[in-house]
Amino acid sequence: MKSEILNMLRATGGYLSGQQLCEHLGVSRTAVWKAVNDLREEGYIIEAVRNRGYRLVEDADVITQAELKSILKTGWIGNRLEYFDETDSTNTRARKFAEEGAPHGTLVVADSQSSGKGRRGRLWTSPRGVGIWMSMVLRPDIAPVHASMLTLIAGMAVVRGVKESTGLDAMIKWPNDAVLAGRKICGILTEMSTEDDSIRYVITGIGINVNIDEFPEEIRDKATSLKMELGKSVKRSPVIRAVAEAFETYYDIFLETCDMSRLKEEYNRELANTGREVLVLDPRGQYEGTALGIDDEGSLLVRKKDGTVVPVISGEVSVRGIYGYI
Ligand code: BT5
Repeated sequence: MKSEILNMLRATGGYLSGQQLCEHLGVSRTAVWKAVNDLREEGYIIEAVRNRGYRLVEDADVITQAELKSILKTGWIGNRLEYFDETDSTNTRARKFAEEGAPHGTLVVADSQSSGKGRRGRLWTSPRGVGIWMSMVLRPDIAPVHASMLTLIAGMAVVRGVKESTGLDAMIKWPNDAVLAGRKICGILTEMSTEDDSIRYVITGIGINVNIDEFPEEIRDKATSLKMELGKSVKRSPVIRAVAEAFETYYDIFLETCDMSRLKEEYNRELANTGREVLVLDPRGQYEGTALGIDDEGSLLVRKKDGTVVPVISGEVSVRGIYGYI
C-alpha cells in the first residue's frame, strides 16, 4: 500500500484527498493515515492540509521495497524485490533465494551489509544508508563460459545509470570496477552455480558508494563516492532505477550474440585502462604491457613489451595500473 500511495502522490504532483486515496486503495481513512505516517517516519516529507489532503513535498533517501516498487520502471529486474535494513551480504541472500527457486530478475537490496564480499574472499565496506548494495538473480540460457561477461555488462549499466541519474562520467576499470577521478566508486561481484555444463543461476552483485563521506584508512586513497565527486548528496533509488534499466538494455543486446561483439565499441570508450601500462598478475607469471581494450569475448587485450598481443581472461588474473590504481 505504501508504494501505491507514493505512486499516486508522485503522479498528482499536488494534493490528494484522504478520500481519493481510500477509494482508490479500498482501505479506511485510518489505514491511509497510518501508512502516510509510516512513510513520514522513513523520511518522506508529506504535507497534510485540512480540506485539501496529502502532498509529497520531498522524497526520502530510502531504498525500501515500497520505494523501489514505486520507482522501478524495469521489465523484469525487481519483479521480485527483497529488502533488508541490514544483512550479511546481498550476494549470499540472493544465492539463498535462488536455491529456493527465486525467479530471474529477483532483486535483493540492503541498506547495510555486515560482511559485504569482494572477489577472492576480500571484504567490501558497506556502511548503512549511504550506498547501494544490491544483487540480482539471473537465469540466462547461456553456456557457463559466457557468464563472466555479465560483470562487464553490469559495469556498463553502472556507468550509464550513474551518468543518467547524476551527470557524472564514470569509467570502467576492467573487469569489475567503476571509477571516478581515478578512484573506485563501484565494485561488481558475479557468482555462478552450474550443473552439467549449464547455468542454474548467476548472482550479479553491485556495490556503489553513494553518500559515503569517509572511507577506512586502507582504502582512503583509492575509493570515492558519488557525493564526494558531486559535492552534494544523491538520492539512491533513482540511481538504482537507472542502473537497472540500463542493465536490461545491455543484457538483451548481449543475449543476441552471447558475447560482447555489439557492445565492445561502447565498452572500450568507457574503459579507463585503455592505453595505460598495466601489470598482469597471472599465476603462471606476471608481466607488464599496454591495455588496448576488450575483444568479443570480453577479455582484455594487452600488448606485451615484445609486441605480442595477449587476451587476458577475467577470473584468472588481476590487472593493476603500474602508476596507480588504474
Ligand atoms: C569487488 O571486489 O570490487 C566486488 C565488490 C562487490 C560488492 C557488492 S555490494 C552488493 C553485493 N553483495 C556483496 O556481498 N558483494 C556485492 P574486489 O575487486 O575484490 O575489490 C575488493 C577491494 O576493494 C577490497 O579489498 C578493498 O581494497 C576495496 N574496497 C572495499 N570496500 C570498498 C568500497 N566501499 N569502495 C571502494 N573500494 C572498496
